[in-house]
Amino acid sequence: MQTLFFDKLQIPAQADALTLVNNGYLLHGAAVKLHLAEAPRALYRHGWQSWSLAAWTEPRELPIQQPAIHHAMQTDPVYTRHPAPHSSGVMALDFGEGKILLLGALGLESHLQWRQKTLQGWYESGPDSTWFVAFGPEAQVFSGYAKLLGGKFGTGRVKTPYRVWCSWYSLYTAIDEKILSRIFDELGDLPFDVLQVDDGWQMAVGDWQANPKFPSGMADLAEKIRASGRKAGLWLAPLIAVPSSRLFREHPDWFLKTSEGDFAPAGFNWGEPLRALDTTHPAALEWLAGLMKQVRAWGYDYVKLDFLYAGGLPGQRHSDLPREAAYRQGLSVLREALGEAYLLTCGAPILASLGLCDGMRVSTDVSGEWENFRDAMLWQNPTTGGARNALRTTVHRLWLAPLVHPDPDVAYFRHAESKLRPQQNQLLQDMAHICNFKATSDLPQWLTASEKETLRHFLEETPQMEQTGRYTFRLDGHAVDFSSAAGLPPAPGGLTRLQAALFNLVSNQPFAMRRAFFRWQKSLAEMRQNLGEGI
Ligand code: 9PG
Repeated sequence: MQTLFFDKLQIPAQADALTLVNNGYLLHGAAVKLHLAEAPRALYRHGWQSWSLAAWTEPRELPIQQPAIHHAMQTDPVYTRHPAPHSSGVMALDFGEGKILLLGALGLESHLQWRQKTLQGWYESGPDSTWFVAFGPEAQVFSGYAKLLGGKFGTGRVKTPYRVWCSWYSLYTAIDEKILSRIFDELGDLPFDVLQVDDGWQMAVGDWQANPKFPSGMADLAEKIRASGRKAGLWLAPLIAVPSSRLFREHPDWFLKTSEGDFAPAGFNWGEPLRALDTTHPAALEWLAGLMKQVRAWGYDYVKLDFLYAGGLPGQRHSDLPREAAYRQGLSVLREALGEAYLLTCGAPILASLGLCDGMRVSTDVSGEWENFRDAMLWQNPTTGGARNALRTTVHRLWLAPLVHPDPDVAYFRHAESKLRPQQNQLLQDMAHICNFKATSDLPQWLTASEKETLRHFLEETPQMEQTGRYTFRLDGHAVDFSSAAGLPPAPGGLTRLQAALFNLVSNQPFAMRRAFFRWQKSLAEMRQNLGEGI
Protein backbone atom coordinates (compact mmCIF):
# COMPACT_ATOMS: atom_id res chain seq x y z
CA MET A 1 0.00 0.00 0.00
CA GLN A 2 1.26 3.48 -0.91
CA THR A 3 -0.02 6.87 0.19
CA LEU A 4 -0.98 9.82 -1.99
CA PHE A 5 -0.78 13.25 -0.36
CA PHE A 6 -3.05 16.08 -1.50
CA ASP A 7 -3.37 19.14 0.76
CA LYS A 8 -4.60 17.70 4.04
CA LEU A 9 -5.87 14.56 2.34
CA GLN A 10 -3.99 11.27 2.53
CA ILE A 11 -5.22 8.53 0.25
CA PRO A 12 -4.01 4.95 0.62
CA ALA A 13 -3.43 3.55 -2.86
CA GLN A 14 -2.71 0.13 -4.31
CA ALA A 15 -0.49 0.22 -7.39
CA ASP A 16 2.72 -1.39 -8.62
CA ALA A 17 4.55 1.93 -8.62
CA LEU A 18 3.94 5.62 -8.19
CA THR A 19 5.58 8.72 -9.68
CA LEU A 20 5.07 12.29 -8.54
CA VAL A 21 4.29 14.68 -11.40
CA ASN A 22 3.80 18.43 -11.10
CA ASN A 23 0.01 18.37 -10.85
CA GLY A 24 -0.62 14.94 -9.34
CA TYR A 25 0.67 11.39 -9.47
CA LEU A 26 1.19 8.74 -12.08
CA LEU A 27 0.22 5.30 -10.88
CA HIS A 28 1.41 2.18 -12.62
CA GLY A 29 -0.46 -1.10 -12.62
CA ALA A 30 -2.94 -3.13 -14.66
CA ALA A 31 -5.28 -2.58 -11.69
CA VAL A 32 -5.09 0.25 -9.18
CA LYS A 33 -7.24 1.19 -6.16
CA LEU A 34 -7.66 4.37 -4.16
CA HIS A 35 -9.20 3.91 -0.69
CA LEU A 36 -11.41 6.76 0.43
CA ALA A 37 -12.63 7.42 3.96
CA GLU A 38 -16.12 8.43 2.83
CA ALA A 39 -18.47 8.28 -0.11
CA PRO A 40 -18.43 11.33 -2.39
CA ARG A 41 -21.41 13.56 -2.99
CA ALA A 42 -21.20 12.94 -6.70
CA LEU A 43 -19.47 10.68 -9.15
CA TYR A 44 -18.26 11.71 -12.60
CA ARG A 45 -18.81 8.82 -14.94
CA HIS A 46 -17.74 8.81 -18.51
CA GLY A 47 -19.49 6.65 -21.09
CA TRP A 48 -17.46 4.67 -23.57
CA GLN A 49 -18.46 6.28 -26.86
CA SER A 50 -19.92 9.53 -28.22
CA TRP A 51 -23.54 8.62 -27.53
CA SER A 52 -22.99 7.08 -24.07
CA LEU A 53 -23.81 9.09 -20.97
CA ALA A 54 -21.20 11.33 -19.35
CA ALA A 55 -22.43 13.06 -16.18
CA TRP A 56 -21.96 13.83 -12.53
CA THR A 57 -24.45 11.58 -10.79
CA GLU A 58 -25.19 10.29 -7.33
CA PRO A 59 -22.63 7.68 -6.27
CA ARG A 60 -24.80 4.65 -6.94
CA GLU A 61 -25.80 2.40 -9.77
CA LEU A 62 -28.05 3.81 -12.44
CA PRO A 63 -31.04 1.88 -13.73
CA ILE A 64 -30.19 -0.33 -16.71
CA GLN A 65 -31.25 1.66 -19.73
CA GLN A 66 -33.67 0.17 -22.21
CA PRO A 67 -34.14 -1.24 -24.76
CA ALA A 68 -31.40 -3.84 -24.30
CA ILE A 69 -31.38 -4.44 -28.06
CA HIS A 70 -29.65 -1.02 -28.27
CA HIS A 71 -27.00 -1.62 -25.61
CA ALA A 72 -24.19 -2.41 -28.06
CA MET A 73 -25.02 0.84 -29.84
CA GLN A 74 -25.38 3.15 -26.84
CA THR A 75 -23.20 1.88 -23.98
CA ASP A 76 -20.16 -0.32 -23.54
CA PRO A 77 -22.12 -3.59 -23.69
CA VAL A 78 -19.53 -5.42 -21.57
CA TYR A 79 -20.38 -3.17 -18.60
CA THR A 80 -24.06 -2.34 -19.08
CA ARG A 81 -25.01 -4.69 -16.25
CA HIS A 82 -21.88 -4.11 -14.19
CA PRO A 83 -22.82 -4.35 -10.49
CA ALA A 84 -21.16 -1.04 -9.48
CA PRO A 85 -21.04 2.44 -11.00
CA HIS A 86 -18.77 2.10 -14.03
CA SER A 87 -16.84 4.55 -16.18
CA SER A 88 -14.66 4.26 -19.28
CA GLY A 89 -11.26 5.97 -19.27
CA VAL A 90 -11.80 8.35 -16.39
CA MET A 91 -13.83 8.67 -13.19
CA ALA A 92 -13.89 11.47 -10.61
CA LEU A 93 -15.27 12.03 -7.13
CA ASP A 94 -16.69 15.25 -5.76
CA PHE A 95 -16.57 15.68 -1.99
CA GLY A 96 -17.87 19.25 -2.10
CA GLU A 97 -15.72 22.25 -1.17
CA GLY A 98 -14.87 22.88 -4.82
CA LYS A 99 -12.31 20.14 -5.28
CA ILE A 100 -12.48 16.81 -7.05
CA LEU A 101 -10.37 13.66 -7.12
CA LEU A 102 -9.79 12.25 -10.60
CA LEU A 103 -8.43 8.89 -11.69
CA GLY A 104 -7.82 8.81 -15.43
CA ALA A 105 -6.27 6.21 -17.70
CA LEU A 106 -3.43 7.02 -20.06
CA GLY A 107 -4.06 3.99 -22.19
CA LEU A 108 -6.66 1.94 -24.05
CA GLU A 109 -8.98 -0.77 -22.69
CA SER A 110 -9.36 1.17 -19.43
CA HIS A 111 -12.30 0.95 -17.05
CA LEU A 112 -13.13 2.26 -13.60
CA GLN A 113 -15.64 1.64 -10.89
CA TRP A 114 -16.69 3.02 -7.53
CA ARG A 115 -17.10 0.11 -5.16
CA GLN A 116 -16.98 -0.22 -1.38
CA LYS A 117 -15.41 3.19 -0.85
CA THR A 118 -12.69 2.50 -3.37
CA LEU A 119 -12.07 4.12 -6.70
CA GLN A 120 -10.72 1.35 -8.88
CA GLY A 121 -9.19 1.38 -12.31
CA TRP A 122 -8.21 -1.58 -14.45
CA TYR A 123 -7.03 -2.37 -17.93
CA GLU A 124 -9.18 -5.05 -19.51
CA SER A 125 -6.15 -6.27 -21.50
CA GLY A 126 -3.25 -4.90 -23.52
CA PRO A 127 0.10 -3.37 -22.68
CA ASP A 128 -1.00 -0.13 -20.98
CA SER A 129 -0.62 0.33 -17.23
CA THR A 130 -0.46 4.07 -16.48
CA TRP A 131 -3.01 6.19 -14.58
CA PHE A 132 -3.13 9.83 -13.63
CA VAL A 133 -4.45 10.89 -10.22
CA ALA A 134 -5.09 14.50 -9.28
CA PHE A 135 -6.98 16.44 -6.64
CA GLY A 136 -8.03 20.07 -6.97
CA PRO A 137 -10.43 22.45 -8.71
CA GLU A 138 -12.41 20.60 -11.38
CA ALA A 139 -11.22 22.63 -14.38
CA GLN A 140 -7.58 22.38 -13.37
CA VAL A 141 -7.69 18.64 -12.71
CA PHE A 142 -9.42 17.81 -16.01
CA SER A 143 -7.08 20.07 -17.91
CA GLY A 144 -4.06 18.29 -16.40
CA TYR A 145 -5.56 14.98 -17.49
CA ALA A 146 -6.31 16.25 -21.02
CA LYS A 147 -2.71 17.43 -21.38
CA LEU A 148 -1.37 13.98 -20.56
CA LEU A 149 -3.86 12.33 -22.94
CA GLY A 150 -2.67 14.69 -25.68
CA GLY A 151 0.91 13.60 -25.00
CA LYS A 152 -0.09 9.96 -25.25
CA PHE A 153 -2.52 10.01 -28.19
CA GLY A 154 -1.99 13.35 -29.94
CA THR A 155 -4.59 15.90 -31.00
CA GLY A 156 -6.53 16.84 -34.15
CA ARG A 157 -4.67 18.70 -36.90
CA VAL A 158 -7.16 21.25 -38.19
CA LYS A 159 -7.00 24.50 -36.18
CA THR A 160 -10.45 26.00 -36.63
CA PRO A 161 -13.59 23.94 -37.01
CA TYR A 162 -15.91 24.59 -39.93
CA ARG A 163 -19.45 25.90 -39.96
CA VAL A 164 -21.54 23.04 -41.22
CA TRP A 165 -24.95 22.53 -42.77
CA CYS A 166 -25.83 18.87 -42.33
CA SER A 167 -28.85 17.16 -43.91
CA TRP A 168 -29.77 14.88 -41.00
CA TYR A 169 -31.90 16.83 -38.51
CA SER A 170 -34.42 18.04 -41.06
CA LEU A 171 -34.64 15.57 -43.93
CA TYR A 172 -33.21 12.49 -42.21
CA THR A 173 -33.02 9.72 -44.80
CA ALA A 174 -35.50 11.51 -47.11
CA ILE A 175 -32.71 13.14 -49.10
CA ASP A 176 -32.27 13.03 -52.86
CA GLU A 177 -30.16 15.03 -55.27
CA LYS A 178 -32.99 17.30 -56.35
CA ILE A 179 -33.96 18.48 -52.93
CA LEU A 180 -30.36 18.85 -51.77
CA SER A 181 -29.48 20.95 -54.82
CA ARG A 182 -32.47 23.16 -54.13
CA ILE A 183 -31.53 23.59 -50.48
CA PHE A 184 -27.90 24.30 -51.32
CA ASP A 185 -29.09 27.09 -53.61
CA GLU A 186 -31.52 28.44 -51.04
CA LEU A 187 -28.81 28.63 -48.39
CA GLY A 188 -27.61 31.53 -50.52
CA ASP A 189 -24.78 33.47 -48.92
CA LEU A 190 -25.25 32.12 -45.40
CA PRO A 191 -21.66 31.67 -44.23
CA PHE A 192 -21.37 27.87 -44.12
CA ASP A 193 -17.96 26.35 -44.85
CA VAL A 194 -19.24 22.81 -45.39
CA LEU A 195 -22.43 21.29 -46.81
CA GLN A 196 -22.58 17.76 -45.47
CA VAL A 197 -24.72 15.01 -46.93
CA ASP A 198 -25.82 12.63 -44.18
CA ASP A 199 -27.42 9.17 -44.14
CA GLY A 200 -29.71 8.38 -47.08
CA TRP A 201 -27.44 8.55 -50.15
CA GLN A 202 -26.06 5.03 -50.01
CA MET A 203 -27.40 1.80 -51.52
CA ALA A 204 -27.30 0.17 -48.09
CA VAL A 205 -25.34 0.45 -44.86
CA GLY A 206 -22.32 -1.52 -46.08
CA ASP A 207 -22.79 -0.68 -49.77
CA TRP A 208 -21.39 2.81 -50.17
CA GLN A 209 -22.49 3.61 -53.69
CA ALA A 210 -25.08 6.20 -54.65
CA ASN A 211 -28.65 4.87 -54.58
CA PRO A 212 -31.24 5.65 -57.27
CA LYS A 213 -32.18 8.92 -55.51
CA PHE A 214 -28.76 10.20 -56.62
CA PRO A 215 -28.76 9.31 -60.33
CA SER A 216 -25.97 11.78 -61.16
CA GLY A 217 -23.68 10.15 -58.61
CA MET A 218 -21.80 11.39 -55.56
CA ALA A 219 -18.97 13.07 -57.48
CA ASP A 220 -21.49 15.25 -59.28
CA LEU A 221 -23.05 16.35 -55.98
CA ALA A 222 -19.63 17.18 -54.51
CA GLU A 223 -18.85 19.19 -57.62
CA LYS A 224 -22.09 21.19 -57.21
CA ILE A 225 -21.21 21.99 -53.59
CA ARG A 226 -17.65 22.96 -54.45
CA ALA A 227 -18.87 25.23 -57.23
CA SER A 228 -20.60 27.28 -54.50
CA GLY A 229 -17.22 27.85 -52.83
CA ARG A 230 -17.83 25.39 -49.99
CA LYS A 231 -16.35 22.09 -48.96
CA ALA A 232 -18.37 18.97 -49.62
CA GLY A 233 -19.05 16.71 -46.64
CA LEU A 234 -20.25 13.10 -46.58
CA TRP A 235 -21.53 10.70 -43.91
CA LEU A 236 -20.58 7.03 -43.85
CA ALA A 237 -20.70 4.25 -41.26
CA PRO A 238 -17.83 2.13 -42.54
CA LEU A 239 -17.46 -0.21 -39.55
CA ILE A 240 -21.01 -1.61 -39.66
CA ALA A 241 -23.19 -3.32 -42.23
CA VAL A 242 -26.76 -4.57 -42.31
CA PRO A 243 -27.24 -8.26 -43.09
CA SER A 244 -29.08 -7.42 -46.33
CA SER A 245 -26.06 -5.51 -47.71
CA ARG A 246 -23.98 -7.00 -50.49
CA LEU A 247 -20.86 -6.40 -48.43
CA PHE A 248 -22.11 -8.63 -45.64
CA ARG A 249 -23.48 -11.29 -47.97
CA GLU A 250 -20.23 -11.46 -49.94
CA HIS A 251 -17.84 -11.23 -46.98
CA PRO A 252 -19.47 -12.67 -43.86
CA ASP A 253 -15.99 -13.65 -42.68
CA TRP A 254 -15.05 -9.96 -42.27
CA PHE A 255 -17.48 -9.54 -39.38
CA LEU A 256 -17.07 -9.99 -35.65
CA LYS A 257 -18.38 -13.20 -34.09
CA THR A 258 -19.13 -14.22 -30.53
CA SER A 259 -17.29 -17.17 -28.98
CA GLU A 260 -20.41 -19.26 -29.77
CA GLY A 261 -19.93 -18.49 -33.46
CA ASP A 262 -22.90 -16.14 -33.91
CA PHE A 263 -22.42 -12.67 -35.32
CA ALA A 264 -21.62 -10.28 -32.47
CA PRO A 265 -24.59 -8.03 -31.61
CA ALA A 266 -23.80 -4.47 -32.76
CA GLY A 267 -27.17 -2.75 -32.31
CA PHE A 268 -30.34 -2.45 -34.35
CA ASN A 269 -31.10 0.31 -36.85
CA TRP A 270 -32.54 0.79 -40.36
CA GLY A 271 -34.99 -1.99 -39.49
CA GLU A 272 -32.21 -4.57 -39.22
CA PRO A 273 -29.70 -5.92 -36.71
CA LEU A 274 -26.21 -4.50 -37.22
CA ARG A 275 -23.00 -6.39 -37.92
CA ALA A 276 -19.58 -5.13 -36.83
CA LEU A 277 -16.60 -5.16 -39.19
CA ASP A 278 -13.45 -6.86 -37.91
CA THR A 279 -10.84 -4.11 -38.18
CA THR A 280 -8.00 -6.62 -37.82
CA HIS A 281 -8.99 -8.53 -40.97
CA PRO A 282 -6.44 -7.58 -43.68
CA ALA A 283 -8.98 -7.73 -46.52
CA ALA A 284 -11.47 -5.62 -44.54
CA LEU A 285 -8.75 -3.03 -43.85
CA GLU A 286 -7.88 -2.91 -47.53
CA TRP A 287 -11.55 -2.41 -48.37
CA LEU A 288 -11.79 0.43 -45.81
CA ALA A 289 -8.79 2.26 -47.26
CA GLY A 290 -10.18 1.85 -50.79
CA LEU A 291 -13.56 3.23 -49.67
CA MET A 292 -12.01 6.34 -48.12
CA LYS A 293 -9.93 6.95 -51.26
CA GLN A 294 -13.11 6.64 -53.30
CA VAL A 295 -14.82 9.28 -51.15
CA ARG A 296 -11.83 11.61 -51.61
CA ALA A 297 -11.79 10.96 -55.35
CA TRP A 298 -15.49 11.94 -55.49
CA GLY A 299 -14.43 15.32 -54.10
CA TYR A 300 -15.40 15.20 -50.40
CA ASP A 301 -13.05 17.05 -48.02
CA TYR A 302 -15.09 16.65 -44.83
CA VAL A 303 -16.01 13.16 -43.74
CA LYS A 304 -18.31 12.17 -40.87
CA LEU A 305 -17.58 8.57 -39.93
CA ASP A 306 -20.37 7.21 -37.79
CA PHE A 307 -21.24 4.10 -35.73
CA LEU A 308 -17.51 3.65 -35.12
CA TYR A 309 -18.04 1.90 -31.77
CA ALA A 310 -18.57 -1.28 -33.80
CA GLY A 311 -14.80 -1.54 -34.31
CA GLY A 312 -14.28 -1.80 -30.54
CA LEU A 313 -17.03 -4.23 -29.59
CA PRO A 314 -16.13 -7.50 -27.87
CA GLY A 315 -15.85 -10.47 -30.22
CA GLN A 316 -13.62 -12.94 -32.02
CA ARG A 317 -11.22 -11.20 -34.38
CA HIS A 318 -8.91 -12.30 -37.19
CA SER A 319 -5.96 -11.31 -35.02
CA ASP A 320 -6.11 -11.38 -31.29
CA LEU A 321 -5.79 -7.65 -30.54
CA PRO A 322 -7.55 -6.08 -27.55
CA ARG A 323 -10.80 -4.51 -28.74
CA GLU A 324 -9.87 -0.83 -28.50
CA ALA A 325 -6.47 -1.45 -30.06
CA ALA A 326 -8.30 -3.23 -32.90
CA TYR A 327 -10.59 -0.23 -33.32
CA ARG A 328 -7.69 2.21 -33.26
CA GLN A 329 -5.89 0.20 -35.92
CA GLY A 330 -9.01 0.46 -38.13
CA LEU A 331 -9.33 4.19 -37.45
CA SER A 332 -5.69 4.85 -38.33
CA VAL A 333 -6.17 3.09 -41.66
CA LEU A 334 -9.25 5.26 -42.31
CA ARG A 335 -7.40 8.42 -41.24
CA GLU A 336 -4.41 7.67 -43.41
CA ALA A 337 -6.52 6.95 -46.49
CA LEU A 338 -8.47 10.20 -45.98
CA GLY A 339 -5.30 12.25 -46.41
CA GLU A 340 -5.98 15.93 -45.75
CA ALA A 341 -9.76 15.61 -45.31
CA TYR A 342 -11.37 16.83 -42.08
CA LEU A 343 -12.41 13.76 -40.08
CA LEU A 344 -15.37 13.97 -37.72
CA THR A 345 -15.85 10.78 -35.71
CA CYS A 346 -19.28 9.90 -34.33
CA GLY A 347 -20.60 7.07 -32.19
CA ALA A 348 -16.90 6.73 -31.48
CA PRO A 349 -15.00 5.26 -28.51
CA ILE A 350 -13.64 8.45 -26.96
CA LEU A 351 -10.12 7.74 -25.74
CA ALA A 352 -9.34 5.33 -28.56
CA SER A 353 -10.17 7.97 -31.21
CA LEU A 354 -7.99 10.78 -29.84
CA GLY A 355 -5.23 12.01 -32.11
CA LEU A 356 -6.75 10.38 -35.17
CA CYS A 357 -9.67 12.75 -35.76
CA ASP A 358 -10.19 16.49 -36.05
CA GLY A 359 -13.69 16.65 -34.62
CA MET A 360 -15.54 14.20 -32.40
CA ARG A 361 -19.22 13.98 -31.51
CA VAL A 362 -19.22 14.23 -27.74
CA SER A 363 -22.88 13.43 -27.15
CA THR A 364 -25.88 11.58 -28.35
CA ASP A 365 -28.04 13.18 -31.05
CA VAL A 366 -30.16 16.23 -30.49
CA SER A 367 -33.69 16.23 -31.83
CA GLY A 368 -36.60 18.63 -32.06
CA GLU A 369 -37.65 17.49 -28.57
CA TRP A 370 -36.24 18.41 -25.17
CA GLU A 371 -37.03 15.06 -23.60
CA ASN A 372 -39.88 12.60 -23.80
CA PHE A 373 -41.71 10.31 -21.40
CA ARG A 374 -40.90 7.08 -23.23
CA ASP A 375 -37.13 7.64 -23.34
CA ALA A 376 -36.68 9.33 -19.96
CA MET A 377 -39.19 7.41 -17.82
CA LEU A 378 -40.05 4.11 -19.48
CA TRP A 379 -36.63 3.45 -20.98
CA GLN A 380 -34.57 5.37 -18.37
CA ASN A 381 -32.34 6.03 -21.33
CA PRO A 382 -30.11 9.15 -21.32
CA THR A 383 -28.61 8.23 -24.71
CA THR A 384 -31.60 8.53 -27.03
CA GLY A 385 -31.81 11.50 -29.37
CA GLY A 386 -33.07 14.64 -27.62
CA ALA A 387 -31.82 18.12 -26.78
CA ARG A 388 -31.58 17.52 -23.04
CA ASN A 389 -29.68 14.23 -23.38
CA ALA A 390 -27.28 15.81 -25.86
CA LEU A 391 -26.62 18.93 -23.76
CA ARG A 392 -26.12 16.87 -20.60
CA THR A 393 -23.36 14.73 -22.06
CA THR A 394 -21.74 17.58 -24.00
CA VAL A 395 -21.44 19.81 -20.94
CA HIS A 396 -19.67 16.92 -19.18
CA ARG A 397 -17.20 16.40 -22.03
CA LEU A 398 -16.02 19.97 -22.59
CA TRP A 399 -12.69 19.08 -21.01
CA LEU A 400 -11.87 17.25 -24.28
CA ALA A 401 -11.70 20.57 -26.18
CA PRO A 402 -7.87 20.87 -26.09
CA LEU A 403 -7.63 17.46 -27.81
CA VAL A 404 -10.32 17.50 -30.48
CA HIS A 405 -13.08 19.83 -31.72
CA PRO A 406 -16.01 18.78 -29.54
CA ASP A 407 -19.12 18.44 -31.74
CA PRO A 408 -22.24 19.06 -29.60
CA ASP A 409 -24.45 18.18 -32.61
CA VAL A 410 -26.57 20.70 -34.48
CA ALA A 411 -28.33 23.78 -33.14
CA TYR A 412 -31.93 24.60 -34.06
CA PHE A 413 -33.10 28.03 -35.17
CA ARG A 414 -36.48 27.02 -36.58
CA HIS A 415 -39.77 26.78 -34.81
CA ALA A 416 -41.19 24.72 -37.69
CA GLU A 417 -40.93 20.92 -37.46
CA SER A 418 -39.65 21.11 -33.89
CA LYS A 419 -41.13 21.12 -30.40
CA LEU A 420 -38.18 22.98 -28.88
CA ARG A 421 -38.97 26.29 -27.23
CA PRO A 422 -36.95 29.42 -28.02
CA GLN A 423 -34.96 29.16 -24.75
CA GLN A 424 -34.11 25.55 -25.60
CA ASN A 425 -32.94 26.54 -29.08
CA GLN A 426 -30.86 29.23 -27.38
CA LEU A 427 -29.17 26.64 -25.14
CA LEU A 428 -28.20 24.58 -28.20
CA GLN A 429 -26.84 27.69 -29.93
CA ASP A 430 -24.91 28.72 -26.83
CA MET A 431 -23.41 25.24 -26.51
CA ALA A 432 -22.28 25.41 -30.14
CA HIS A 433 -20.46 28.67 -29.35
CA ILE A 434 -18.87 27.17 -26.24
CA CYS A 435 -17.63 24.22 -28.31
CA ASN A 436 -16.84 26.53 -31.23
CA PHE A 437 -18.43 23.84 -33.40
CA LYS A 438 -21.32 25.37 -35.30
CA ALA A 439 -23.76 23.30 -37.31
CA THR A 440 -27.42 23.21 -38.20
CA SER A 441 -29.79 21.19 -40.35
CA ASP A 442 -32.53 23.79 -40.59
CA LEU A 443 -34.06 24.12 -44.05
CA PRO A 444 -33.94 27.72 -45.28
CA GLN A 445 -37.62 27.51 -46.27
CA TRP A 446 -38.57 26.61 -42.69
CA LEU A 447 -36.94 29.75 -41.26
CA THR A 448 -38.71 33.05 -40.75
CA ALA A 449 -36.77 36.17 -41.71
CA SER A 450 -35.78 36.78 -38.12
CA GLU A 451 -34.75 33.13 -37.55
CA LYS A 452 -32.56 33.40 -40.64
CA GLU A 453 -30.95 36.53 -39.25
CA THR A 454 -30.29 34.77 -35.94
CA LEU A 455 -28.66 31.95 -37.88
CA ARG A 456 -26.51 34.35 -39.90
CA HIS A 457 -25.41 36.16 -36.76
CA PHE A 458 -24.66 32.81 -35.05
CA LEU A 459 -22.43 31.75 -37.94
CA GLU A 460 -20.62 35.07 -38.09
CA GLU A 461 -19.95 35.81 -34.45
CA THR A 462 -17.32 34.37 -32.09
CA PRO A 463 -18.37 35.46 -28.61
CA GLN A 464 -15.93 35.71 -25.72
CA MET A 465 -16.47 32.69 -23.52
CA GLU A 466 -15.81 32.30 -19.83
CA GLN A 467 -16.80 29.36 -17.62
CA THR A 468 -18.17 30.54 -14.27
CA GLY A 469 -19.25 27.23 -12.73
CA ARG A 470 -19.73 23.55 -13.53
CA TYR A 471 -22.75 24.34 -15.70
CA THR A 472 -22.58 28.12 -16.04
CA PHE A 473 -20.84 30.34 -18.57
CA ARG A 474 -20.70 33.90 -19.79
CA LEU A 475 -20.87 34.45 -23.52
CA ASP A 476 -20.07 38.05 -24.44
CA GLY A 477 -21.39 39.05 -21.06
CA HIS A 478 -24.68 37.12 -21.19
CA ALA A 479 -25.11 34.37 -18.63
CA VAL A 480 -25.76 30.82 -19.81
CA ASP A 481 -26.85 28.01 -17.52
CA PHE A 482 -27.09 24.34 -18.55
CA SER A 483 -28.26 23.13 -15.12
CA SER A 484 -31.69 22.31 -16.54
CA ALA A 485 -30.03 19.70 -18.76
CA ALA A 486 -27.44 18.35 -16.31
CA GLY A 487 -29.53 16.09 -14.09
CA LEU A 488 -31.01 12.69 -14.87
CA PRO A 489 -34.74 11.94 -14.92
CA PRO A 490 -36.09 10.40 -11.69
CA ALA A 491 -36.54 6.64 -11.41
CA PRO A 492 -40.14 5.68 -12.18
CA GLY A 493 -42.28 4.71 -9.23
CA GLY A 494 -45.48 2.72 -8.75
CA LEU A 495 -47.64 2.40 -11.81
CA THR A 496 -45.02 3.89 -14.12
CA ARG A 497 -42.69 1.07 -13.14
CA LEU A 498 -45.24 -1.49 -14.11
CA GLN A 499 -45.97 0.34 -17.33
CA ALA A 500 -42.21 0.45 -18.08
CA ALA A 501 -41.78 -3.28 -17.46
CA LEU A 502 -44.58 -4.16 -19.89
CA PHE A 503 -43.52 -1.59 -22.44
CA ASN A 504 -39.91 -2.78 -22.40
CA LEU A 505 -40.93 -6.37 -23.10
CA VAL A 506 -42.24 -5.10 -26.42
CA SER A 507 -39.46 -2.53 -27.00
CA ASN A 508 -36.86 -5.27 -27.03
CA GLN A 509 -38.52 -7.21 -29.83
CA PRO A 510 -36.98 -6.75 -33.28
CA PHE A 511 -40.49 -6.61 -34.79
CA ALA A 512 -41.30 -3.54 -32.67
CA MET A 513 -38.07 -1.85 -33.75
CA ARG A 514 -38.72 -2.71 -37.36
CA ARG A 515 -42.29 -1.41 -37.17
CA ALA A 516 -41.17 1.86 -35.57
CA PHE A 517 -38.55 2.27 -38.27
CA PHE A 518 -40.97 1.72 -41.14
CA ARG A 519 -43.53 4.08 -39.60
CA TRP A 520 -40.86 6.72 -39.33
CA GLN A 521 -39.84 6.17 -42.95
CA LYS A 522 -43.47 6.65 -43.97
CA SER A 523 -43.76 9.95 -42.13
CA LEU A 524 -40.49 11.11 -43.72
CA ALA A 525 -41.81 10.26 -47.16
CA GLU A 526 -44.85 12.45 -46.46
CA MET A 527 -42.66 15.32 -45.32
CA ARG A 528 -40.52 14.93 -48.43
CA GLN A 529 -43.60 15.05 -50.61
CA ASN A 530 -44.77 18.27 -48.98
CA LEU A 531 -41.35 19.83 -49.50
CA GLY A 532 -41.23 18.62 -53.05
CA GLU A 533 -44.23 20.50 -54.33
CA GLY A 534 -42.90 22.70 -57.07
CA ILE A 535 -39.75 20.71 -57.90
C1 9PG B 1 -27.69 8.88 -39.36
C2 9PG B 1 -27.48 9.41 -37.96
C3 9PG B 1 -26.85 10.83 -37.95
C4 9PG B 1 -26.54 11.22 -36.53
C5 9PG B 1 -25.64 10.18 -35.88
C6 9PG B 1 -26.33 8.82 -35.94
O1 9PG B 1 -29.08 4.42 -31.14
N1 9PG B 1 -29.50 4.61 -32.31
O2 9PG B 1 -30.43 3.92 -32.81
C7 9PG B 1 -28.97 5.66 -33.06
C8 9PG B 1 -29.43 5.91 -34.34
C9 9PG B 1 -28.92 6.97 -35.06
C10 9PG B 1 -27.96 7.77 -34.51
C11 9PG B 1 -27.50 7.54 -33.25
C12 9PG B 1 -28.00 6.47 -32.51
O3 9PG B 1 -27.51 8.87 -35.19
O4 9PG B 1 -25.33 10.50 -34.56
O5 9PG B 1 -25.90 12.48 -36.50
O6 9PG B 1 -25.70 10.87 -38.73
O7 9PG B 1 -26.64 8.49 -37.29
O8 9PG B 1 -28.29 7.63 -39.34
